[in-house]
Amino acid sequence: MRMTLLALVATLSLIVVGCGDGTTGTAGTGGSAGTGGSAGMGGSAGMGGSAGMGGMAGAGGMGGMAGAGGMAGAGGMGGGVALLPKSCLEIWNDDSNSPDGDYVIDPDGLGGSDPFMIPCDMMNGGWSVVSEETFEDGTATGWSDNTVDTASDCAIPVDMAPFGYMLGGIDIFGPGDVATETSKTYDLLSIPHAQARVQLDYIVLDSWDDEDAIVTLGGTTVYSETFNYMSAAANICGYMYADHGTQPVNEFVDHSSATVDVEITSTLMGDANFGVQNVRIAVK
Ligand SMILES: [Ca+2]
Ligand SMILES: [Ca+2]
Repeated sequence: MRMTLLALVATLSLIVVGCGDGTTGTAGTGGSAGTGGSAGMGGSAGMGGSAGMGGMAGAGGMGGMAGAGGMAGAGGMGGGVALLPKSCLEIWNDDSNSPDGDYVIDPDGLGGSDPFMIPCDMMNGGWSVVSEETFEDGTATGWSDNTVDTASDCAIPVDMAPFGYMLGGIDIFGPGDVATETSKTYDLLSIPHAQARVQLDYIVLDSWDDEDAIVTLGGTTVYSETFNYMSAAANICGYMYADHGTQPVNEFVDHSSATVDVEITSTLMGDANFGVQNVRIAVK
């Protein structure tokens, strides 16, 4: 009789302990393991919820919480990415009153390359600006000749010089100088487009004798102007000859391929120079 009571107490104790284990999820204490099993069922319910969403459902492993995670995923992060414009032109086409500024675009659509921010020239009809170079920091990269004038009286002192730092310049670009021309190939960032544009300041210095300043874009000559130092107003800097100075170039061509070449050159035969500032490349 006493043994039986002790056995009963022991059995009850086991049951109590078993139930406790089940609640905390600890495994292997007799019948209470069944409770643990049902907790697992809760987990599978969570997976069911995530299954509805497809994508980010991987959180399912966490059990019931996964259901909530799946719902959050349903919020449509994926949908938002899919709606990103592929170019500034696409934004401009949707709203031609969009202001100039930086916009996030995703040229290859959902997946693939990540979206990125780019300056959009909206005032001129939705150009995606893929590159802007001023050479103000005294360096240039990617040109066939990257020499920047940081020494002549055209370039320094920086705050007082007539032009400031420029790609090329006095004793750098011209016959007998460091280079007679410079060129660069621009990656157009996979942006779908039908036209490419170049804007730059061509700096005409010293004794040009009816010789031409030339810019080519995508193999097409888009700018060709003849200069003679005797028609220039004044000697600005460099050698003693009068200088025509800054000549703005703003041209575009039909273009659709992935890269575009820009070449800045001249027909100079004698001792004159040129430089370049404010190069801006855009597509639409
Ligand atoms: Ca993409
Ligand atoms: Ca001069």
